[in-house]
Amino acid sequence: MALLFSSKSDDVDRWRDMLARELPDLDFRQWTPALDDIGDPAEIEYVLAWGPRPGAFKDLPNLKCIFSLGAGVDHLIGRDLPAGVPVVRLMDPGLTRGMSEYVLYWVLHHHRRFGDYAQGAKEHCWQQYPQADTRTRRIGIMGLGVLGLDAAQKLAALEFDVAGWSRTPKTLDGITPFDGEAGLKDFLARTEILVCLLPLTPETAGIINSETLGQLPDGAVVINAARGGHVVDDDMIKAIDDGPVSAAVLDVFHSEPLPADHPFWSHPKITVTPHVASLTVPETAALVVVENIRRIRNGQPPEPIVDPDSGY
Ligand code: NDP
Ligand code: OXD
Repeated sequence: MALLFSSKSDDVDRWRDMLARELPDLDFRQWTPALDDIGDPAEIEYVLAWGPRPGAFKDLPNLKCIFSLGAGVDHLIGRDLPAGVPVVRLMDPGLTRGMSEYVLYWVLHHHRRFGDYAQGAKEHCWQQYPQADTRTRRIGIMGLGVLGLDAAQKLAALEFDVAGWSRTPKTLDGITPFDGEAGLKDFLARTEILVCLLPLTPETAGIINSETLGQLPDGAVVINAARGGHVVDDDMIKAIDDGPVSAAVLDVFHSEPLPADHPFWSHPKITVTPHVASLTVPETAALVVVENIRRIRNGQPPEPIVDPDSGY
């Protein structure tokens, strides 16, 4: 039995080593345009991939599961997926920890005005600002899934006033819940620091646009660590230049790497990070994939399986 591996990063050796250590009988086959010979397709039971080329899953008659190399599956959905084969997204505690670090770092950065202090230091300017209180800082997390909920809970532990927005209603300790289209306006109206941790689906594409940005209070900060497709780029720039948004931290983009001439790079109020909010680390993520392969071998379903209707 074999696993077909396709990644955009240079992490193939680490994945091969981890999987060989945990599942020595699994034949690891790398799959790139340059390494197109996958051997006997009938031996392939698993695919572990990020952004495989369209049509890549055809002619794998014994495929049992497609594992995403990330928490998101937008790079797989819509790519001629074989019917009946589960798509499993990555739910790795290491990935979750990394994302919450990113969110907390940037929320605290803006909450405590560390950007202004850094600028002041460059200018040798001794300027103190009033100390902000977490209890009166309203944070809004779009997406209360594995990543959004962890970040929300960690922010709530610092006593931030945290709200979350999800597709389905929720009851959560210490987090004010909003849901659906009906809840979006009120959620945005109370959000001073907006964090997007939604999956990219037909429903969420372009959700950060002039209309939604315009519903944020004056001076709001936007942190997008989900997907570039959530943001209408021109609307983001306009909302910063004309208000109400005061700054944005963007980790993900329509086109990656972000083209060198994209206006986000040089905008003084936008911080660009190169899709590193949380990286998939083979040493933790492989253990999750291994556990799922063991489950499949024992006749149990892997988890979490993507719902083809909702796309996440
Ligand atoms: P989950 O599937 O666990 O959570 C998704 C959340 O979004 C759920 O709360 C869901 O609502 C909500 N949601 C989905 N559709 C809508 C909608 N139409 N309206 C309102 N809420 C909606 O995803 P994860 O938390 O694991 O990951 C989120 C995303 O983060 C990934 O899809 C990926 O794109 C991104 N990501 C980015 C990384 C980076 O480095 N930049 C790293 C890892 C992930 P409900 O609870 O009701 O179902
Ligand atoms: C992911 C990502 O989806 O890294 O895991 O973006």
